Amino acid sequence: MEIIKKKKKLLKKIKHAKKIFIMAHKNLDLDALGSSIGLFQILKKKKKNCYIVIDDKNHELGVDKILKELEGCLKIITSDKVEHILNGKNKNSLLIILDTNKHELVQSESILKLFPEKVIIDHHSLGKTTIKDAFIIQDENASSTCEMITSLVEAYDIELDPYFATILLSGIVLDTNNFTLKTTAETFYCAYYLSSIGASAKKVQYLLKQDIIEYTERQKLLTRLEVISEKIAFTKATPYTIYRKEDLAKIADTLLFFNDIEASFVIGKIDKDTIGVSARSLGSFDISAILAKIGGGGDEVHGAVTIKNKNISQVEKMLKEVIKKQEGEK
Ligand SMILES: [Mn+2]
Repeated sequence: MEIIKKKKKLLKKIKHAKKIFIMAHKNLDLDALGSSIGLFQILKKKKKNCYIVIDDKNHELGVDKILKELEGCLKIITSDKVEHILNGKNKNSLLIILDTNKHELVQSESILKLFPEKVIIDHHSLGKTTIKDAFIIQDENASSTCEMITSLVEAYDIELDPYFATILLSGIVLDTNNFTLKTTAETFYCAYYLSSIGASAKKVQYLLKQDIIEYTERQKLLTRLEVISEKIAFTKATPYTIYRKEDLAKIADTLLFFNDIEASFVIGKIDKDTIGVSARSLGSFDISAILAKIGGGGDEVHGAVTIKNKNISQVEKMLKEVIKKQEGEK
């Protein structure tokens, strides 16, 4: 495990720093927030002065619940406060970036330049826009950033309150879609470890409760399903509903659960003039190769594209042509 291999170096950086700032990706989810809070607890136990940077104005349900429950217990700041807190002493400060490694995805891109010392802890693949000049702890075998932080809690022998164990577990449950995706022995071990220190599965279920209207909108996408070559699930939304990118991704995940399906593509509007595509594969289709042809990115098993100034049918046509070609080359 990457994080265990690098735990000493990381601890050295933590010990060196007078002020530590934690920042995850935009549109916080339970993995981003859970790992931020888990790390915050580790740093607190190490008697560090630390802050969590959050600029998001709106939060998804589970994130909102946690932030309300922990009001006053975390030092949450917006990015415009960072410079003032640093007070010109950038040298012995540290920025730790969680659950993303891309500069355009972090809560605040503009604070990156304030920190000569940066650490990234993430389970996503690296890419062209990966933040340079950071100490990178990246592990694509990890199910989630919460899994990585849990390993760290154990490795540093941190005493964790059951509530925080629950939050870390909720991040793992979210990113593995209830232990069905990207789950390894290590994931189960982390879940076991968190349960043994008091994490509550019931509370995780409460945090993951969904909004019934959003759920219904997502299910509508499944009713428009089409299966290509008996193994590619393809679905597109109507132009009347705007989806969040994460919702398209969730549908793409779900489609892989069905018999014989090896890849999935989901198309929908993500704002009034932007179309989003989310794709998943079990490994026999190279998603990044397919999506690269229409301007997208990702890795072998998942990826996404956003396309402006085209409608859903145009994107559908483009995508189907690329898939057909790829199929022909097999
Ligand atoms: Mn994650």
